[in-house]
Amino acid sequence: MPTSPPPTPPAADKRSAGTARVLVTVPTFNESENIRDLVAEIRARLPEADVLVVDDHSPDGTWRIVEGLAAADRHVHLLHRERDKGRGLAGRAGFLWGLERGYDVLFEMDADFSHHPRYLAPMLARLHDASAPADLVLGSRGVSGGSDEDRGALRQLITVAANLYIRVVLGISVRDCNSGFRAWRAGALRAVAVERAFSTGPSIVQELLYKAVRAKQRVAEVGIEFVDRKRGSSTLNMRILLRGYFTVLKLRWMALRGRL
Ligand SMILES: Nc1nc2c(ncn2[C@@H]2O[C@H](COP(=O)(O)OP(=O)(O)OP(=O)(O)O)[C@@H](O)[C@H]2O)c(=O)[nH]1
Ligand SMILES: [Mg+2]
Repeated sequence: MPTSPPPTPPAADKRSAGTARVLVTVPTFNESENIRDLVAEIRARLPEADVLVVDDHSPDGTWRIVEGLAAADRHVHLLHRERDKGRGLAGRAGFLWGLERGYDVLFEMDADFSHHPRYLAPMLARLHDASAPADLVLGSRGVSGGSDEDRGALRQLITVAANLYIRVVLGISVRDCNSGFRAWRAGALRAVAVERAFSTGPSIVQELLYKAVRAKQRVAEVGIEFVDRKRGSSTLNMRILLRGYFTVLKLRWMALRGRL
């Protein structure tokens, strides 16, 4: 587990949208049906950005596909993790990879097209909006322009209830606390000490958001139309969901005890 913070490159975070070095990180597990199209779409929508796929040795060979894409395009990179599988650990590893290489802005997004690459440019612009700059921008279902109508009523209800629960327990006003589509300034990832994130699974999304709010990072939300995955299968299950709810309580408890 990495413990030392990544180095701070000089003048990082001061660059504008036009000059910032941007990395789009994508954690993957068994996304062979999506990854080729997703990487192509990211490259088309944000040609100046690099893409890092963080794959946990997917049995379906997602990493092999990305190896091929990386060999053909210097903007595409693969972080092939063969130990400690987990959405949270993969997310953290991707951020650290980018911080170590001096990127100014680091995106995270899912590989299943629930987070469409067409929102990358507006999210980047929002991060650098001169009238109200942000440190962290969320692709959000809960603000104007955002929606979650493609999924079944039960999934929508779970999302609404989870947001309510998180907002109340953690005392934050963010509308879409569960969105894993985010643009971070490098400085915001350092402010939350991302190398010390403890969530091994998807609750890293709530953990880092809470830590960002507590570290007084400016959080903004850009509306996205969230669509259900059409190819491949979800890794979400009841155990992961319940574990996420528990982690939220743990975060609050740690904060109250001054241990966060
Ligand atoms: N590297 C890595 N990526 C993972 C792991 N689990 C999930 N992912 C990726 O994390 C992203 C989100 O996972 P999903 O399975 O879509 O979970 P979800 O979006 O919460 O659930 P759905 O709404 O049902 O799609 C996807 O890009 C997955 O491929 C993991 O253990 N390791
Ligand atoms: Mg998904």
